[in-house]
Amino acid sequence: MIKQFTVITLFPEFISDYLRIGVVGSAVDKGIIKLNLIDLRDFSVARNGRIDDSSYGGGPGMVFAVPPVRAAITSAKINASGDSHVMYMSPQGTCFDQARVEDLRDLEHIIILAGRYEGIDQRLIDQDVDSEWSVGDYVLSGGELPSLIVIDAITRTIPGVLGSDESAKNDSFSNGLLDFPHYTRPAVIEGAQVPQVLLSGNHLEIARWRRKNALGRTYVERPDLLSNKFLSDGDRELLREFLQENDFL
Ligand code: 4GY
Repeated sequence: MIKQFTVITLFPEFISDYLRIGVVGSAVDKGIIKLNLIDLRDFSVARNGRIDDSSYGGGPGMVFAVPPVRAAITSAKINASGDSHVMYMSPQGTCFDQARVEDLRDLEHIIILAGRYEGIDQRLIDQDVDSEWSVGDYVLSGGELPSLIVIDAITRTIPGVLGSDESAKNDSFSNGLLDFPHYTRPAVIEGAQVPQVLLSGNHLEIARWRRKNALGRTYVERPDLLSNKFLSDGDRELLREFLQENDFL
C-alpha cells in the first residue's frame, strides 16, 4: 500500500522544494509514498482570496476561518483512497517523538494542516482535526516546518525507504538512546585522536564501545529518556564504565 500525505498550506512551494530532495524525495520517486499539496487559497470563499478573519474578542492577528479549511480537508479526503487522519501542528499539541512516529506510520493517508497567523478557528480543531501535535516548546511562524518534520520522520521509518547503511540511523533513536559518536579519516587531526578501539577491527569491542557511549551520552545529556527505559545488567555495567572513564563517578 502506498502511503499518502497531503499538506494543506498557504505556501505549497515551500513544502515541495524540501520534499523533492534526499531520502523523502527518493521515497516519492520509488512510489513508496505519494505527496499532495493543497493551496488553501484555492478554497477561499471570498472574492479577494482571503481565508482568514479577525479574532473574536479582539486583539491583533488573524485566524483561519472554518469554511475554506473545512472545504480543503474535504477535498483532500475525496482525492485519496482509504482512511484519512487529519493532523494539526501547533505548540498546544502532543509532543511528537519517535514513539509517536512509529504509531503514525501505519495510517494510510495523513492530512497535515499547516496554520499561520494566530492559528485556526477552535471549531476546526474540535470537529475536523483528529490529532494535534507539537514538534517542540517554541513558537514558529507557521505549521509548514512542523509538517515537513512529520513527513520526513514518518517516511524514513517505512520499510524500503532507507538503504541498509542508512537504516542504522533510525535504530539510534528507536532504541530509545542518543546516537554514539562518529569519526572518519584522518585518524589524528591536530593531535585529536579517534578512539583506538574504532581502529582495532574488533567488531565485538566496537559494538560494546558504541553501546557504552550511547548509554553514557543519554544519561548525561537526556536522563529523561532513560527514566522509563529498561536497562539490562550488561547496560548498567557499560554505563558504570562510561561514568568512571569520563570522571562522572
Ligand atoms: N512548536 N509545533 C508548532 C508551531 C506555529 C499555528 C501559526 C510547534 O508544531 N507547530 O510553533 N506552530 C504556528 C501554529 C498558527 C503558528
